[in-house]
Amino acid sequence: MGKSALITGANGQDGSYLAELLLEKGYRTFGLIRRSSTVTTERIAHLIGRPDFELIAGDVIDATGLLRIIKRIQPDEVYNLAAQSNVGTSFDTPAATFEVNALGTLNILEAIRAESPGSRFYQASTSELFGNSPPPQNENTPMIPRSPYAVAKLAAHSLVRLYREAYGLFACAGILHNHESERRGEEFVTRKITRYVARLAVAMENNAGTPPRDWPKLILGNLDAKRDWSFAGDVVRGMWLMLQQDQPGDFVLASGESHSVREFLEQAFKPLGLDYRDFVRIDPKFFRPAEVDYLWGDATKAREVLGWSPRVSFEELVTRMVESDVARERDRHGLRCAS
Ligand code: GDR
Repeated sequence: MGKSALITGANGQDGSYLAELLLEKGYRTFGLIRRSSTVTTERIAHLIGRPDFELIAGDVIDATGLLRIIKRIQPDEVYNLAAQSNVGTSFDTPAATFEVNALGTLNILEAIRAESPGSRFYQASTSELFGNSPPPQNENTPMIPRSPYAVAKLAAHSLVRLYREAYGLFACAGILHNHESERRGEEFVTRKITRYVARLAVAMENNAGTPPRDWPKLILGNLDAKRDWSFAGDVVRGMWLMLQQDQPGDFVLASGESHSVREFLEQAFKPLGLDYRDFVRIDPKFFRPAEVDYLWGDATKAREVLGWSPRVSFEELVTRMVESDVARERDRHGLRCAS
């Protein structure tokens, strides 16, 4: 019998890459997603219908529903990727963010403890836990969160350690620095930039190679924030590796390189041969009440214990995202012209 796994938030960026990885490894894979009247399964559309992949409607804030699901499927591994993952939004919806990110994690841990204590558990912790603790950040760096999102994630992170120590659960937390891909949500800064660049690139293809007159600006916030960006497809390998060890533990996953939002812009605009400064306008509405200034991860423990290292570089990541958005934009444009 092969292994089984439950992924909460299976329709998110990370959930979709993880589901692909687990299916490739022969897992019977269950994806928990919230019921919705609109389509939210685009990222996993290619997996739906496989006999080894099952979607379950549920919500991490519904404790009794979780108990029932965990009792029924008795998964070998549970990956908790469900979250309100937008840091900026968490300042506007702190209570809802806390409920999903902290209480949701507690509900899953309780369901495992009660119904399936042999299940191994992975928690999506985050480099946002570090706040402004000086880089490079590793597992021993002080955690001083600077957003409702990160405070909730710190509560969840602490619960993971508690359930490991108090109840002996095999519970791990991956302290992940930023990770991106062509499947990244459009409200995050990287994808916001690559979509803009792609639209501009396709508009130029149809305008003798120059930007159309009065082309709208890209409105952004703080360009000086530094982040350690890696490829989402690389980090899901790390998540899986954490649950294959003899002992549970916490691990930082990061590229080991830090770049500012400004540098991301420069890299994304490079193929157009244009200066991003001519296209970007700063609007304070995108500044956060408290910002995390400088994230740069030290993934030595993951490298040494898990044998994990990222395969896609920063430059490759930006190129990959821009090219994917250009292809989508060409399709969209083609369809528009044909209709
Ligand atoms: P982050 O990602 O907050 O690091 O959290 P995000 O892409 O939202 O912001 C990165 C940095 O860019 C600055 N910024 C903007 N951000 C957004 N979203 N929109 C803008 O217009 C904009 N302009 C500048 C931000 O201020 C910030 O400094 C991500 C999420 O995936 C979390 O869930 C995860 O835990 C961490 O990464 C690791």
